[in-house]
Amino acid sequence: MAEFFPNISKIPFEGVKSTNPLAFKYYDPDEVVMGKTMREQLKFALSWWHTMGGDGTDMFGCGTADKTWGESDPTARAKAKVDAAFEIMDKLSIDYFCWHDRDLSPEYGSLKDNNEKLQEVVDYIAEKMKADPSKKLLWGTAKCFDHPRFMHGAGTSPSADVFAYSAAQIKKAIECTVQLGGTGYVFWGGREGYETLLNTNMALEQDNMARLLRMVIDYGRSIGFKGDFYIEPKPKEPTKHQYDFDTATVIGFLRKYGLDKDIKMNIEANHATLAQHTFQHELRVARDNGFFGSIDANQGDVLLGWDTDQFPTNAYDAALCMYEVLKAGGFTNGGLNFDAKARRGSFTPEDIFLSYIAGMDTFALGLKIAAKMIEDGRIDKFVEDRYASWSTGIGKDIIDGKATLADLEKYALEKGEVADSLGSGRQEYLESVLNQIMFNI
Ligand code: XUL
Ligand code: CO
Repeated sequence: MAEFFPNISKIPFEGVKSTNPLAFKYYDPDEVVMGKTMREQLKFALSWWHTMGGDGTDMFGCGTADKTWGESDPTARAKAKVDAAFEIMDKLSIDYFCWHDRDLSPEYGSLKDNNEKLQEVVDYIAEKMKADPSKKLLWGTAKCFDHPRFMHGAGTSPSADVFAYSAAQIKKAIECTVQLGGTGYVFWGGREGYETLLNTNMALEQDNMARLLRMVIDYGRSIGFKGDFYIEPKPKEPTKHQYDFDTATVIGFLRKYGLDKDIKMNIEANHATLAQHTFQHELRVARDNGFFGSIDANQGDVLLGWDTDQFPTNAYDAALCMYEVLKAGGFTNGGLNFDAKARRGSFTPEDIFLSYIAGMDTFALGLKIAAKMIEDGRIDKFVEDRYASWSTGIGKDIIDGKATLADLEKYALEKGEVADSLGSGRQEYLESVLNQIMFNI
């Protein structure tokens, strides 16, 4: 089989002193951090759409990177993509991958043709996974937002025929996920939202979305899918308003429709910031409510208001992310999928490796910092002490349900003005502690 990157060998771990661009400085797959190897803690995944298909096309210009993989025939190209993806994963020590059905195999016309051609590629991947069981499917999903038929949405389309088509497409995607032993299945509501309420029956659209989710979950379980279903929140883009706005909104939706025991979250950093939240906020909401599942690792640009899907290089954000992951008990079925693309100007084959190395090293650094935050204990202890008034006296009575409104009135009248249990929030101090932990140089 042809080698796609003959000039690049397996990326070694060389440590922080290394200046070799094609080496990891922080990501040592075998290093143990908080009881598990980095490989197990971080569970990095390659995103098929950006890495194997994204050629840098944007609204203002055509692609800059060659992602044809030397083939012009669509089926031959789809298989070459598989070979190239496995080579990239191998050379970067990445164990997982994620796909949309149409990233694996494009649209051919009829659903029947699409399914047959997709099956051919999935069988091909299955063979490669048999030969190399270290490569695993983190999650699969269906691209129900690209083709013109999805212009008004898929599960929330005003057309019942589009709903049926989407259901059929998703049925095949979950079957492929099961065939490849996937531990997750993602729903990102690509065009599940609206442009104007003047033409939208929002209540019906959301009811229908819930109907579709229920069908997929029941079908998936019936064919032996044991992994997690995830919703990936995003507030806008491509539609003006996406129904899966953020984690809190999705949790409300899932609870309303009785789907909250069936679905967790796939949190994407750039989607969090589009919703005017921090990445850590979204992870915290998921963790606190028992919905933490998986992560799409990337970052936006503070000066741009859209989903730039950049490779994550912000170690501060990665540290706070990994702090939430460790506090959630680590990944089970989920992992860190690089839903990220090299910039349009970073168009060479080497840039694929350099951008993954940047992202993986950032998260390795984030993991190490997060572990140090927990081991150091000052931040956790501060938070614990800040809420000390809830573990004794009146606070404990409130939590235990023993205090009535009248009891609290009596207490407040007797106590007088509150002063002694009000301490400083010490934000600046805590931020400096984090800096000290991060830059212990
Ligand atoms: C789009 C996005 C998707 C999902 C999978 O913003 O993040 O690629 O991750 O459909
Ligand atoms: Co994503």
